[in-house]
Amino acid sequence: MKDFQKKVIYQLYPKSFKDSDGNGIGDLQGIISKVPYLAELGIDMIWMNPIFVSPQMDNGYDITDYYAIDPVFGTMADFEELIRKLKQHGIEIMFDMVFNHTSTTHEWFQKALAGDEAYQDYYIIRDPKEDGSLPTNWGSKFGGEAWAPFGDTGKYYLHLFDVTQADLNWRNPKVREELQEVVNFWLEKGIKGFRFDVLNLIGKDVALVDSQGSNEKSLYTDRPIVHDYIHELNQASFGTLEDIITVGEMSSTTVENGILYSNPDRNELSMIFSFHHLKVDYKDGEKWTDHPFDFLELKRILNEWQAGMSDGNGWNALFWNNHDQPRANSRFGDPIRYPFETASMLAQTIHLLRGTPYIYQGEEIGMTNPDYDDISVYRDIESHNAYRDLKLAGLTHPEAMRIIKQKSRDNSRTPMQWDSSPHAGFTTGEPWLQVAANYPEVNVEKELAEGKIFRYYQELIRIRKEHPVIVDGSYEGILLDDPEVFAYIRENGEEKVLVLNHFYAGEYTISVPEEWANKASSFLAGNYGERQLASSFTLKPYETIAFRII
Ligand code: TEU
Repeated sequence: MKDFQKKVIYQLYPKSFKDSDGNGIGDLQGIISKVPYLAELGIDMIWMNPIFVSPQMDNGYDITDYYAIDPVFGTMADFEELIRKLKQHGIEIMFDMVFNHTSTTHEWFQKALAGDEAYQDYYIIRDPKEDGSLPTNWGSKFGGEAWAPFGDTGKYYLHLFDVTQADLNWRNPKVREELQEVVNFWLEKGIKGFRFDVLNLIGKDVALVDSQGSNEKSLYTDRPIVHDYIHELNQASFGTLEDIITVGEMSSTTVENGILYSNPDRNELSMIFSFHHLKVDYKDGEKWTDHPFDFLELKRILNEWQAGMSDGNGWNALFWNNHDQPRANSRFGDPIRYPFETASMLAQTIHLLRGTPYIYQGEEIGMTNPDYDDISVYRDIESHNAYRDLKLAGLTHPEAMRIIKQKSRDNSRTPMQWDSSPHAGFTTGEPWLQVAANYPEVNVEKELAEGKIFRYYQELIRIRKEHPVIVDGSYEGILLDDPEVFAYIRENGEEKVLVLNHFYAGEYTISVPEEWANKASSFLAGNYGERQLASSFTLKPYETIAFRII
């Protein structure tokens, strides 16, 4: 068992966590003031979204300077203070490294634009096709084309994301060295973890070709050379140290590649994020649709990843929420009628799986999607592009808003709800993004005084530390065809744990396979109090139960 496998990571979205100076944007001093809160939860590490100098066109995923903290968040001294304060509570920091692209305001891009050929080779710049059309027919992940004119050269640069996020050319060894240096710089500052943004997109072919039909992503995703680049980065930086945790954000990857990225023998990464389980409410693979989630498909995917990664000795990052996803309780549960039951069931489902759990800020108090009615309240560039495209496709304003409300990335980016004072105690000024209207009912102060969700998270973290089976046990999915319950067994030589998670609001009677039902057992955790294992029993709305089989 590796040390990192025992840890629980808390994702903190700095812009929306806590503002200390009243400018409406969260900052490092704000985070420092909340270190005791993080310590009380019991987490081991915080992953912070990018806080580097950036024009913030994509909330910091468009970096101008990898070596400097954006003044909007504070200073290097603030950052060092944060490291020290967290350390006093045994909490480490994971930084977010955006290495697939830089902002077009980055010095490298600016030099390239000014005609410096050495820097032009830092990016992916191509001539148009002979007929004058774009180098390839690829689309940007944020809508529109993936190519934009490179100054007045007549050439184009690739941007898989926003037009201000230019893709780096990893084929150029100089680029790879620069990025290795960035990692080493932050390692020296005391950073103990790295989350690498869209890391499986870094390997582009020399000859980029048009997509045919639906194969576009495969032309730049998980290309075999990505593994070489990651291995090289590992060996040139964090791989030489024992205690560093790394996680690659992997867009549309496969179990097979997931194993290659995270199997320790390969010296690439500690673990990966994969997203297939969060696309089960897409219609025909399209995100911007209004579609109920497919529970059997969700189970199939979780099961496939758990079993597959386990067989290949890979390691999963376990999560429902992040800054790009709508809130899972709004998406897969009923946070209005069953706020505690939904939140605790979803939490237990993933915390007891095989992998490293991530808690996204606000999840531990049951924060929900904000349900804004007005498109102008949204801040995310992707949501605005999607709204425009939905309207162009002929949807009415209410139809388009129905989809935006469910799918926008701003759903998870709303300010942290600390108390019932104005703007939920997040800021004394005007927040950069409106606080969700339910803050008088859903906030930290209230949750700590009378709620049960935060306590449930503490308990899940405690269970993980006390029962090695949660960390090193094998995974076996059971009741695979059951339409309402996601069930699995974790087992090592010493302990066995059976977990039942009911994803619906009614009561539901299940039959537990004889093999398990007849065994002596003890109650480990559940959101309706103690229960006895039996061959048949009725689960309550959003009930979750874990039994230790003796
Ligand atoms: O996201 C990568 C990514 O492809 C998605 O999660 C994306 O946001 C989603 O598919 C849109 O529907 C990462 C970051 O997490 C995200 O915040 C950045 O915007 C993106 O990379 C570009 O750096």
